[in-house]
Amino acid sequence: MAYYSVSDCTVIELDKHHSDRKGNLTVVENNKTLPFDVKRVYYIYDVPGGESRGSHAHRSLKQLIVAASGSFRVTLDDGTTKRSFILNRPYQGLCVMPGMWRDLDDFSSGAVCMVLASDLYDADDYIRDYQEFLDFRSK
Ligand code: T46
Repeated sequence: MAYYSVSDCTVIELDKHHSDRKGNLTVVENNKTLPFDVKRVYYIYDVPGGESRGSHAHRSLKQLIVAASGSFRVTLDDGTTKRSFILNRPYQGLCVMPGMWRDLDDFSSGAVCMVLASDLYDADDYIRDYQEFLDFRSK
């Protein structure tokens, strides 16, 4: 079975509308910005210093991860290669393809991690055991 690799996961520059005196606005639209349609949005915030999130993979979910505020690091692992991204711009989003183990850490104070997801929440889509993830990747 063919899987995505970490090199298929890239930072996308989002539309940024600047107004000199009124700040910025960034937009994400289905069928235009992303290689998937958005069915769910969630956000992670108030992460205590030194804490990490993630430590799992998704079987089929695609996601765009945005640092809506502050900064954090996302490390992706396709079972062979790891790649880390520092997200710190609300007009950039990391597109995470299915089958990537992800760890999120190094959250700054006040960081907000906003995630746009291709599907509704499904606990069965998660792989939370690393050995199970490697087995999944080698099928
Ligand atoms: C991911 C990273 C970046 C729900 O009930 N509905 C939801 O849509 C989500 C995302 C979570 N939950 C519940 C499930 C758990 O009881 O919220 C709790 C915390 O979820 P989790 O431990 O999975 O949180 P993270 O931060 O480790 O992972 C989340 C996403 O689950 C995951 O898809 O890629 O953020």
